[in-house]
Amino acid sequence: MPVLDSIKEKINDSKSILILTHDNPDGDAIGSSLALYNALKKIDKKCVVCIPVPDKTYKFLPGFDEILMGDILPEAKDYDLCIALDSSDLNRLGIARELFESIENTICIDHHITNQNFADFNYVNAVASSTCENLMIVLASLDIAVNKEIAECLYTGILTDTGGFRYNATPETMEIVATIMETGINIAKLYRTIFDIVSLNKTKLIGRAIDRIELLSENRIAFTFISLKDFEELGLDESDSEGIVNYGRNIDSVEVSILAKEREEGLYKISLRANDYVDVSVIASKYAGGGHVRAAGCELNMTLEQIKQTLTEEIEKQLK
Ligand SMILES: [Mn+2]
Repeated sequence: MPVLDSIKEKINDSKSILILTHDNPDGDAIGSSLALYNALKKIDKKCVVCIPVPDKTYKFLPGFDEILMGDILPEAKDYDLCIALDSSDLNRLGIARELFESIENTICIDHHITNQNFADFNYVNAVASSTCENLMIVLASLDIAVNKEIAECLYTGILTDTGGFRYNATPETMEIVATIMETGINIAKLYRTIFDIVSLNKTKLIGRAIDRIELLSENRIAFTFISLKDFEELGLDESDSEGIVNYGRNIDSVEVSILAKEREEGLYKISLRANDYVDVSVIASKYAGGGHVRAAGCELNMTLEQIKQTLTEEIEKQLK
């Protein structure tokens, strides 16, 4: 039986469904979880979304307030089906891994090429921009029409995983987006809420990081840092530094941008971003980190001077 038919059968047969997604959930993780939640509610299924620490950026999404948050997980015996979204392997589920494994029936909907097919039924199309794009196909096979609530969640996932339709968006992505838009959602407002709105203190943090940018290796490397003191003084934490590394990357002469964020004294989380040709994932993996070719990260137990020197040397091996 085709996997979409098996998924449809499992969902229709189950009474109580638990929805899980990955640790440090992004817009696609939260968007797909809430899209599925709103869709299953529409067909009168009992379902719960469990995300221990959901990113508050997405608190405007329909259903966000009903997410089960915190370290106390629900009990496996209360569910006959668990659906994992946007997760390539069991470890990505974090503290909910055991819970997933304890539920009798499991489904995974994802778009990562590295997906391990860890559920009973896996719908994984790695050509899709996002899990939300794949979820749209699943919802169509379930004959669930997309309403405004579902559309806002799906649009959020596609918008964020494509970086505002810059990466991985295919003609199929845009066709799905067209269907989503037909519900009449306010895309300008969604875009502004997700990408533009920041607090005053985050604006000040951005300012501090920009102010410290140093250009190295004939202006092809941008280096900056954020200290623990910055986070403390502004009442912010590391999650508020999201996206700041891009200010260095956007400077006209720069190929690689480095942002060092102090985690504890002498320990820094490093974000690396490249523009055109440097493979930063190679550099990050050398220091037990990882990521993608143009976006990667690692941790370094060094002083800022040592970090600058070490990473500059590594990057220079690849500079043309
Ligand atoms: Mn995703």
